Amino acid sequence: TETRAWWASAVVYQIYPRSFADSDGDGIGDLGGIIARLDHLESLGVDVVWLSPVHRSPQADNGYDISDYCDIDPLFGTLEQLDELVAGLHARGMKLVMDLVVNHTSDEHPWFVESASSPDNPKRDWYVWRDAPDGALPNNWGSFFGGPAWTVHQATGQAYLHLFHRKQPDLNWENPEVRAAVHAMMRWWLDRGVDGFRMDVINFISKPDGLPDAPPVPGQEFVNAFDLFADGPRVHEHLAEMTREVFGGREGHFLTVGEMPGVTPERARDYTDPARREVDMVFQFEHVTVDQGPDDKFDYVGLDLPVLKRSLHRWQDALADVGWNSLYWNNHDQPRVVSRFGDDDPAYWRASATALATVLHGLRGTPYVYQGEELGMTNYPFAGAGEHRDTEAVNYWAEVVARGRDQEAALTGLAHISRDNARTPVQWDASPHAGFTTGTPWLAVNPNHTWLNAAAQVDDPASVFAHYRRLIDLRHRLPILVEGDVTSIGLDHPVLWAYTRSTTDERMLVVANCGREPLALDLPDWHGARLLLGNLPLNEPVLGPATSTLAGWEARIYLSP
Ligand code: ISL
Repeated sequence: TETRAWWASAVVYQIYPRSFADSDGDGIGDLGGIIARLDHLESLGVDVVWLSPVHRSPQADNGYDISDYCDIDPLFGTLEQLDELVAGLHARGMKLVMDLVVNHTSDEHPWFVESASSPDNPKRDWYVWRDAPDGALPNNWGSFFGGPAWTVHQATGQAYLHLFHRKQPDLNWENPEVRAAVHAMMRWWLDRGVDGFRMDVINFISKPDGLPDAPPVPGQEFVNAFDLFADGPRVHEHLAEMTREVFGGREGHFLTVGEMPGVTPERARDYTDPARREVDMVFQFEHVTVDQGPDDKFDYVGLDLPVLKRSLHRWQDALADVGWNSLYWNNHDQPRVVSRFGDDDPAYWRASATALATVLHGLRGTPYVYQGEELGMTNYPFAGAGEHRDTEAVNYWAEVVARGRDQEAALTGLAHISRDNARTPVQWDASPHAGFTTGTPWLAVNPNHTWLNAAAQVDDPASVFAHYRRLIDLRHRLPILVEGDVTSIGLDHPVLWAYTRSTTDERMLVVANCGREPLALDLPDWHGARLLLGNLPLNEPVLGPATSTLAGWEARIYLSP
């Protein structure tokens, strides 16, 4: 039988440094703040920290626009502090995974500055430049952040491609010098002691030959050309080459996770097939789009639970034999799960946060916890468009206004889906800025920090934090959580989420009532099963034989007798 890689039983914690903890009073989180909070991570019990970008950056997209891959932005601290963070994590038995943003750089990266300087510059071909006669753009692709994916550079008359912000020009991965430069940079980080990479939009790096137009969409000048550049023609080749060049046979020591918007389960199987040596796991997006309608990202339609269950279980099934899933509810681009798929009414907040944690952590894959999720942090009560800070939200609102679209619907969509929901400061305590900073926070602290904060939870065995700690501990202790096959039960049920895990000698049952009303539970096969973990004080220790009732948002994990 195969031996699982170390990361199969690991839990990863994501830090978005700008919003985690501020040590110097400038209102922006930094490395000093993280170093001072390592006890929090150790007490939670996570194995790995994934750190969103701290590299030098003009911050057009909060650090996902990097101008120097081998230095730390002064906003966040110094390379010495990064070393200190690595050492501090290693001393506590934790690892550090860096963000790798190499689909694009900042337009202020010296590579792009050179590339833009003239059509004959040796680095011209490091980016994607095309003629733009009389300003006519090379194709109809739209940027993720609104407007065209091309900007005409006045000095040379050519346009450069940027799938995201105009300050995030796409690198040309067709050029072997670009690939070699990225590999060298990655080796430099490994030499510094980091333990892997989370690879930003890594399935966008291989653009289709000829950069063809996307099929036109009526009423849209620029089209999301997703289907053309996601999982492009040479992406598998590039990833396999990266593994060879960077990890050189030592890949098993590290963790690589590729962020892959639009990836299908079938393709994810290929990306994560260990025999292909591309990436260990991917971040897929299917389950975090189930509440979005066809119009655009902010077309909020609400949750239909069976759709969410079917999606996650389809992924469980697809990667059951080959490949590996990552499991996440949240990251810095997603609204807070307790508000999104749970119930953030104070009466149900704690139960729903812990129920959702239970169903996710019971699945097969590597769980990711996004900062504040372990406290049950909620969406921010946005009262108007002026409160959004994210470039995506700001541009979207400008477009809604310019085109005279439905403002009421747009505000609802922004409030539910905006990335700013994830980016409000971590709530450490009940003090005025939640213990995040002594200065003025760059983004408003959620007013509910007066009762929802770490200080109120870490020593309370009934807290959301304590429940996450127990789930993480279970994953470390029970091989069935790592290995066990997953079988869903009643996927069409509107509020019950149930599935089993099984190995040759053990069976586990995970059940959750994803609603406020009590729910009768009758699973005859499981009568006599022993409660392993529950999220409410009143969980029944043994299931059945009489019909059992799950309270609103109650979740339980049972082991078979
Ligand atoms: O939130 C999104 C825009 O609608 C997502 O599509 C997001 O842009 C996509 O998941 C890629 O995200 C990553 O790359 C972006 C960066 O803005 C995100 O923060 C990052 O996670 C560009 O680097």
